[in-house]
This record gives sequence, C-alpha cells and structure tokens, in this order.
Amino acid sequence: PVAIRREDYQAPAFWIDTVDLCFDLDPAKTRVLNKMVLRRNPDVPAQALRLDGEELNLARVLVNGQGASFRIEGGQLVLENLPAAEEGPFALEIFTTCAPAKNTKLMGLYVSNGSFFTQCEAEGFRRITYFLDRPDVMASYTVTLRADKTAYPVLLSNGNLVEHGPLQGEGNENRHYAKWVDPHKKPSYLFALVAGKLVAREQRIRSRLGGDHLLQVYVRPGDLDKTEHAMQSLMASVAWDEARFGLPLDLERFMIVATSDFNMGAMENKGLNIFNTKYVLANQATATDTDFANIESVVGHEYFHNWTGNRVTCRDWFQLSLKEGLTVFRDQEFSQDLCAEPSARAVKRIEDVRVLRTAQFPEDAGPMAHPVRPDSYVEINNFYTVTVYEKGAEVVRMMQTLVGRDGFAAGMKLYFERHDGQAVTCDDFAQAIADANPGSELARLLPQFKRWYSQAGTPRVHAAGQWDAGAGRYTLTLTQSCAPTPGQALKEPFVIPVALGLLGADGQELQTQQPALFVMTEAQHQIVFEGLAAEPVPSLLRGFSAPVILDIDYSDAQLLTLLAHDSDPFNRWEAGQRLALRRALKAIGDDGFADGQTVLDAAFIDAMREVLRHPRLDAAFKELVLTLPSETYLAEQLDVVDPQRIHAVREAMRAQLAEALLEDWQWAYEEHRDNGAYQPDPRSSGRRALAGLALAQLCLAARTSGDTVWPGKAYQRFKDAGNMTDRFNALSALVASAHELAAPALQRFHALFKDEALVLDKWFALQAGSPDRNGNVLPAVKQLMKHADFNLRNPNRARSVIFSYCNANPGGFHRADAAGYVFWADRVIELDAINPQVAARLARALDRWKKLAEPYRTAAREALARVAAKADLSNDVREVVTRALD
Ligand code: B3K
Ligand code: ZN
Repeated sequence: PVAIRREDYQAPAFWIDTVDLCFDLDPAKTRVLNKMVLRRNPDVPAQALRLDGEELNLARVLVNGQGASFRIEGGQLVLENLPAAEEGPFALEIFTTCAPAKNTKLMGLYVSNGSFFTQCEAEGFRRITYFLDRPDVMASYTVTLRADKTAYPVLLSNGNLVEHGPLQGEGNENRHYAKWVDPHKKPSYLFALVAGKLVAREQRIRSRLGGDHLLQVYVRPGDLDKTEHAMQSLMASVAWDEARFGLPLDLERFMIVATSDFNMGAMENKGLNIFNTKYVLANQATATDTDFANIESVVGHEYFHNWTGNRVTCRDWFQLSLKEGLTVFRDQEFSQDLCAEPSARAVKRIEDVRVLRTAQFPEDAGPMAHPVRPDSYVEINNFYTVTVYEKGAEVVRMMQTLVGRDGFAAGMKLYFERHDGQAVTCDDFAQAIADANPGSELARLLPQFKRWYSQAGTPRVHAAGQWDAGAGRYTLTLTQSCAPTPGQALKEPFVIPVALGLLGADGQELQTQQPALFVMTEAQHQIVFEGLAAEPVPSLLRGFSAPVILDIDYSDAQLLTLLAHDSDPFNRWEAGQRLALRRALKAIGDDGFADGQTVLDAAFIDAMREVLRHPRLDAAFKELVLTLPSETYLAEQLDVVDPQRIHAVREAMRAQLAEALLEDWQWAYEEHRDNGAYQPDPRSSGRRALAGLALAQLCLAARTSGDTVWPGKAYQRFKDAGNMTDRFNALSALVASAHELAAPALQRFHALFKDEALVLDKWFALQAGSPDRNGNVLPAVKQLMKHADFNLRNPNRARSVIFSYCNANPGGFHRADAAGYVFWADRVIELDAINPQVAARLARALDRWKKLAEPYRTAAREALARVAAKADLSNDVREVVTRALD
C-alpha cells in the first residue's frame, strides 16, 4: 500500500455535473444504474477518466448512449478517448451490481436488521457505483429507489421527495418506487439512501427566518417512545445555529435515521443523517444522563455539519479538520449554550478537556501522532482521530479566543460569503477568520498561528515565578517547547494564548496591570507584575485556553488556595487534580509500594471534604473534583509505565478516600439521591452523578469493613430506581466493589433488558471494564464472548466487550502473563476479516507499548509483530501496526 501525500493534490481532470441513480434494491444483488453528465476540467491537461470502484460487478458502460471501450486498472474504471473539451458535456452511463447482504465492512450499501443503509464517508460511494469519489467533485443528485413494498415500505434519499408510487409491469407485483431530488450540489461522501420497515416521529417547525420545515426521526417500529430527546435536540440545534451564527436550515425536510449496525457515531449525509442507535434512542428507563448528553451533542454535531462540511466542504481528505474540528467546536459551544448556569458550562468544558488529555495527548505523543492537517496517510479512515476532531476544535477555539466571540461570528460570516458551495482548505478558513478581524492578534500572527495545523505534538509550557519582596515585583517566566514526533524532529514556537490571573494568599483575585490574556509567540517570555504586597498565586491557562501541557512547580499550599478560591472553575478543578496526581506519582515511584499502603495525607483528604461539603458548589463540579485522575492520564505523566503499579496505587487511593470520607459520602448520597421527576438537565444529572460516586465509594468502603448495609442499600436502589442512571450507578457500585450481590444484580439486569440492545451493551461493557482483581477480568471477557447475546459483527456489541477491556481497562488488560495482549492480537485479526475500520481502532490499543516496563513491553511488541506478520491484513490495520512497530 502506498502513502497518499497532501502535497500531491491535483484538481480533478473531469467534473461531474449531474448524477441520476436508479437502484433496484435486493439484499443479495442490488442493481445500480448510474447516469452522469461529465465535462473536462479545462484547467487540467487532457487525460483519461479514472473512476473509483470497489467490490462492484460491472455490466455495461455507455458514452453518449454508445458502447464504449474501457479497462479496469487497480480497481479503477479507465476510459480513454472521451469527447474533447470543445464538444462540451457528455453522458456516461454505468450499470453495476453489488451485494449488500455480504457487506460486513458497513461501508457503501449494506443491510442491517433487514433494512438498507449506506455509509459513504470517506470513500464508500465507490462501493455503490464507479465515480470520482473525492470531496472536491460536487454534483446534483437525482435518486430513484425501487423495492418490494412489504419488506421496504420506507424509501429515503437526500433532498426532496418528488414522486412515489407503485411500480407497473410484469415482475413488479408488490413493488414500489420513490424519487428524490437533492436541490444542493454535494460531494459523493454525502450521498445516502435508506430502505426498510421504519417509523418516524415528525415535527413541523417554522424557523426564525420564516421557513417551514419537516423534521423526522426514523427508527424501527417499537422504538418511537425513545425518540423524543433526539427530536428536542434537533429542534434546539436548528434554533441555535440561527441564533448564534445566522445559519438557517436550507432544506424543506431534514431526516435522521437510526441503525444498530454502524461503524461510528453518526453521519451528516445531506438532509438524511444516519445515526448509530446509541446516539438517537433514549428514554429514562433505558438511557443514562451521559447518553442523553451525548445524543444532544451528536445530533447537534451532525446538524451543524449541514453548513460546516456540507455547504462548504473539504477540498481533499487532508483538510478533514476543516469540517470536523470546526464542527466539534460548534457542538461543544452548543451544549455549553444550552446550560442555564455558568457553572454547568464550566463542567462541560472540564469534561471536554478530560477527553482531550486522556485520548488526544497520548495520540500526539505516540506512533500515530499527526498534525491536525495531516501530510500523508495510507488509509484515510485511520485519520478520523481525536487529533483531527478534538485538537482541531481547540485550534478553532483559540481563534475565537484571539478575535473574541463577536469577531469569530464575523469570521464565520465571511467564510460563508467567500466559500459557500465550494470545497476548500483549512488555510481558507483561518484566512477568513483573520480577514474579518483585521486588527486582531490572529490577523497579526496568522502564519505562525497556522503551525497548529502543520506541527504535531503537544506543546509544553513551563512556568516559573520569581518573587522580589523588596520591590513588590512578581516575574513569571513562560517557556514553550514541543517534543519531536514521527517525521518532525524540530518544532517552531506556537502561538499560545494563556488566560491568566493572580490570587492573593487569602485567595482573593488581585487586580493587576497585565491583561487577562497573554499571547505567547516566542520560546520564552517574561511577564512582570508590579506593586504587589505579597507573593501571589498564579492561575494560568484559565479555561484551558490552549491545548498544551502546563508544567508549573506549585507548592501544596498554592494548590490548596487555588482549589478553594480560584474564580476560574477549570483551574479550581485542575488544582485538585494536581494535588491527587502528585500523590499518585509519588506512590507509583515507590518501588516498595504494597497494596493497602497509605497514599493520601490529611491535608488532601480535608481539602476533598471541603469541596464535597461546600454549600455553594454544584454537585456536578464536586463529582469531577472528587474523581481521581484516570489510569491512562497517570500513565501519560510517566516515562516508564508499570500498568499494574498504577492500577494498584489508584485503587488504594480510591479505597482510602472511601474510608476517610465515609460520613461525608453518606451525607452526599442521602443529600443528592432524590431528584423527583426525571429530567436529564445538567443540574439534576449532576446530582445523580454525585450520588452515584458516593454510592460507589460507600460500597468500596464496605468491602474493607465488611459492612453489609451499603451494599444492601445499593441493591435496593438498583431494584427500585426510576431511571437508568440511578439503576446503572447502583449496579456499577456493586460490580466495582466485587460484592456478592453483584452477580444476582447482573442477572436481574440482563433479564429486565434482554430485548434492549443498547442496554445489553452497557451490561457487557460494565463487566469487561470492571476493576481487575487478581486477573479475573480476562476470563470473564472470554466468557462474555461466548454469551448468546454476543455478536462480533455488530460494532456496538464488539466494542462493548472487546474495547471496554483492551482500551478502557488498563489494569485488566496489561497482564504480566501477556494473556491480555494475546487476546488483543487474536481479536484484531479476527475482526479485520469482518470489518477493517473497527479492527484498526482496536489495533490502536497498543500504541503506547514503547513506554511499558518489562515484561509488558516485550510481550506487547510480540503481539504487534504477530499481527503485522499476517499476510492479508487490511490497509487499515497494517498502517496502524506498522507505525506502532516503527
Ligand atoms: N463525518 C462522520 C465520520 C465519518 C467517518 C468515516 N470513517 C461523522 C462526523 O464526524 O460527524
Ligand atoms: Zn463530524
């Protein structure tokens, strides 16, 4: 497999103006008639037409109605001798068949639960018909679907339904058709069709700008009672994009369709979003608060793509962050703007940063590190990463920080004025934001700012303060650096916006002469604060104003001050995390560390109690502060990682916090457990989250003390809970503390929800992700894979067991006997034959193997080498394991 390079981009030799597709839908053999009108691109030297295709059976090719000569070369359909440019547009008709029922990759046209679905991004359209399957070729689509009426009563495609009815003639008994016209030009990756037995929740809306629209959420019959929240989220999304950015819905009809077989979260096909059921279906009996929040943000995300992605799309796949980074930023802002209280906004920000630091920072430090705008790839599906998405969103967020909220909205306006209907680059976006804000720091620093797009790796900012008591002067020295990443040995300094303030020793915010935002551009800066009465405590990178690692040598006393008083809630939380981190790292570094050893001191425990009992802090915020840094985050702070030591230390810390705060946890549980009628809003879900953490801690404490009261209460709660969040939290508390009541609770849970696929996913994931005790998780995982409800072909189910173990349970996965890695290699190979995209995600679980201590390191390398040695690997998995072994 050859690498594709960004610098090799060439405009297409042909444009496709119109596409008229006719499908005869049949699971075994679907017939696709593709009639296109093409013309030569006058800006490119005349050459053959090369159309992409994959796993297609070609029956006929006609040019202007005549049989034409063609050849198949490297999977492409090649046509020479096409009409010359002067002859204008020409017609090309291609007739192919494909086999949707055999499509286990879930790319292109496939069957799920007896219905047809498509997934075309990035390069799936070529599995439907021969095409110029690249995002800069935008065409007008007309689509006719023909199918059996009983099996496929609903026939959907992009745009507007213009005709439908029964099919006439012999062989068409009980068959019907529907014809759809998309009024907007689009790249092939946004094509979609759906056919099957589905029902819809419908909502008519009138937008602020006066348009009437029909919103629909399609699901399988029986799931309609779980569509209200998705519909509410969609209505909120439409309203938000109009209010915040002046971007209206540009379609008469906007559809969301849910399928239980889907490779990722959802897909923004024009007017016909296709979603993983996980991000559509919810009611209080089956979905947790987290599910509700995820649905809101994914529905928003896909809807916002309608402008950022669809109206303005990517020139090539290296520009993926143009739409993904920007749209993640937009969905994050949307969720924040829906929060009634500022404290809830801060909670959302902390959650987003936690994802960035536990998933993206490791990626940026590992073998798959790549710039937000990558320079090369073998398989584009491997570059739908946390770097392109989440770090990309941080880059957009920094632009907003540098030009202000209104300036950013003005930049977006200019972006659409310039580029509506075009396929463009990340440079075009940054230029528009800068040009709309000519006096801004962004405009002044644009070329340097764009290093965020070209340089991989997480920058490190070192901060050191110097106090001159005599002069009343505090000097802050900020130094930036960035470690080498694959292919990039040296890095130039980044533009780093550092939001900052100073606190007095009593915790009061100090008024200073310095602005609240300092923009780093050099390797080193000094900021001088004059006229201070006493040494201040600096609060740096407030709100996490840049995606960097901040190294700063705080004393415990300073961190305690920040935790108690910082006016910036992000840094308040961060101070608590730093206090915990410091203690964890000390214990991890202690070679004599033994289970049950004390890790936490009274000062730390008292500070945590203060937060927990605080009269004014939100429950959601308390839950975040009282949650210890994850094992993955701890591992990232170390050069050599002993996963078992990290696991033991973190477990010891959890147990100690459980026992030391016993009465406080009891108070917290009793105080927050009752919420009245269920509402998934941030305030009441925060209360449930804190009650859930308290219950988990109480069950953990009971484990050591032998107390049976709290496990009994947890079991009762599990049985009586009025919503899935409370029920699942109670179940998790029993499972995580390995109490004997866990087994009957799990059994009961399964019996209650045996017909709810998404709930069964939780049941599997909980067990595969539970804290390891003497290596008990791997055998349990192997048992789960033999369960009648397990199905490797269903991505959600495969992820719920295999990913929950390999990616989300380091203590269970990294075994001294290497059995976890052997299991991993077997599953990667097994999954690769079914679904390379899912397999390649799993393959990433060993990205950080080089950091592992022995015996893990050698065993991990052997497992990777075993996968790499397999002859017929997909490009997807081969690229990941090759880079890992490099
Ligand atoms: N754009 C899709 C992701 C497609 C992934 C292809 N491997 C979903 C999203 O980001 O909204
Ligand atoms: Zn997206």
